[in-house]
Amino acid sequence: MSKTYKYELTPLPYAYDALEPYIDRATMGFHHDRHVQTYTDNLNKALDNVPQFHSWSLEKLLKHPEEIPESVRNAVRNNAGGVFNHDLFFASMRPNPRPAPGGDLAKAVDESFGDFGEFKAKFRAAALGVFGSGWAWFVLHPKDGLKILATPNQDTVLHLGVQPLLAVDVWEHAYYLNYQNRRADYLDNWFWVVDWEKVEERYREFRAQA
Ligand code: MN3
Repeated sequence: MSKTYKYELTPLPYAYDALEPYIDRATMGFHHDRHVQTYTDNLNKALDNVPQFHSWSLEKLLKHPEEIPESVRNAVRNNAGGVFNHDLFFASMRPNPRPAPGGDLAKAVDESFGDFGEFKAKFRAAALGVFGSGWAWFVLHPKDGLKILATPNQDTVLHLGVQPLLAVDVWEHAYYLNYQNRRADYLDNWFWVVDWEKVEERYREFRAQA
């Protein structure tokens, strides 16, 4: 998933209607082809005139915003976040997934949250609690283990020193066509298409690095 300038839209890893009825084709089309394309184009525009950052990965840009010149810092942060968050979001869903994590991650979820149901309730509450636009995150903290976080706008969690395992987009553009203002219904349905095997893979990878 490591990308550098000049950024290109990551193709959707499944068909536009693959996640119906939970996420409809029209939402998927606008969300991926229009919204994420715009973040991609605007990130390239922000970086066009700062060639010293063209070799930086997306992750490095997001981990070290203080090193980016003020004239482009906000544009880079917002649009690099837009690209990173959506790549993670789209790559974390699939049709007919296993409905819950297994293996070491299942065990760690039980230890950290009580059980998977408790985890889901807390994650849902965090996502519902985002005021306006933003994201809810399931992350691995190097010392504190599994955590649930929320960020506004297109902010990521990379500058917080945690590893993202899963993220859900709660901007209205992620659900408004199908769910209008019913964010809770969107979230309840989104859980049916979370690719827990991918989340487990990330968990194993990050633990091996730690
Ligand atoms: Mn979005």
